[in-house]
Amino acid sequence: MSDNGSRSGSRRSPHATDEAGKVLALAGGVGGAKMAHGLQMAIPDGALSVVVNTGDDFKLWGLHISPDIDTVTYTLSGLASKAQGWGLEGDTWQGLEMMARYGRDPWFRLGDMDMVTHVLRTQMLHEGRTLTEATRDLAQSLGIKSAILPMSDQPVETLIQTTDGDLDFQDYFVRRRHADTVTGVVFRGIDESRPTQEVIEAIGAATAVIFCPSNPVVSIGPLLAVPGMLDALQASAAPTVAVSPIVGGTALKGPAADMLLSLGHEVSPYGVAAMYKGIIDGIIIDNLDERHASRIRDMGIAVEISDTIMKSDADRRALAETALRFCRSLAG
Ligand code: FO1
Repeated sequence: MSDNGSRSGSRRSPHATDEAGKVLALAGGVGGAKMAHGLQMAIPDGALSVVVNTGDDFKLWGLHISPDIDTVTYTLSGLASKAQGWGLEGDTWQGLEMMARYGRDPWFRLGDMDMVTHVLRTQMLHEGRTLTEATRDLAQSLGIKSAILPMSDQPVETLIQTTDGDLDFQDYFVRRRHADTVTGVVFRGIDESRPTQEVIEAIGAATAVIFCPSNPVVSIGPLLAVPGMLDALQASAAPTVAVSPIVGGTALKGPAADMLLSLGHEVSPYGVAAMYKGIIDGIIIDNLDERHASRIRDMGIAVEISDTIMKSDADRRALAETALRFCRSLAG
């Protein structure tokens, strides 16, 4: 249960931001999912669309795994593991133990309940349904009113170039615990990919666009690299605001800070804003990073300074309301 007393966290106070219109969030990973959850709590049911990175998708034991889509789905349904942020709360690991008995390396921890999601997704894809359709089917079964939209229905695979050679994303991220120094990132298949019709329509309908505090290189990066995505975003009149995933010189979760550094970006909200220059109108930075505000404003990007660390559902919702207010101020 979320701490506002509703399972999906969608119950709203009367003064919630009804005037927000249609909100579009770009997300990948745990930080992105938390922010999307905050937005879902802050606006009316059905007003949120979340475009999700699929560059982390991969095949394991014949199953199609979409980690970021599942993290968003489980988080928006209130079912996500509180400790991990990914996977399901209360899941068990007997399937993995059986994999090990069959001599398979259980390096990627698929829980017993989580495994069912991958079985059903894989079945739907084999039946010829698109990833968008499979995602909608699963999300609706869990009672989610927001639209969870894969960035593309064509496969895109993030490849991490390191000083130790090229690695598939989950090999780098999970098996090798993102310990390698990243020298480059390639999105295999990106040239053949395109945004889905659902994504294009959601961008067109949006009155606010939020870049969630996700890794700018491997979570938001693939989304923006899908041919046509940037054009659609830039054609939108909606104010576009990012939330910096870098706080106090580090990333709250994952390898974003090390990755920015090794790829030559400044590890600060300024570095993040510079990566999004020309795409965003404003950025929310943490109170800890106030000193970066004037340099960011000098780039022509508006700055809002706020608490950005999301420890509770109330924090998620408060950050979402800050982002929506910021968008309204930029539109006005
Ligand atoms: N992350 C880990 O660090 N270790 C895991 O074993 C792991 C398993 C896993 C299973 C299902 C799922 O949906 C996500 C899982 N994740 C795991 C998270 C995932 O690797 C990352 O969150 C993303 O790919 C990066 O955004």
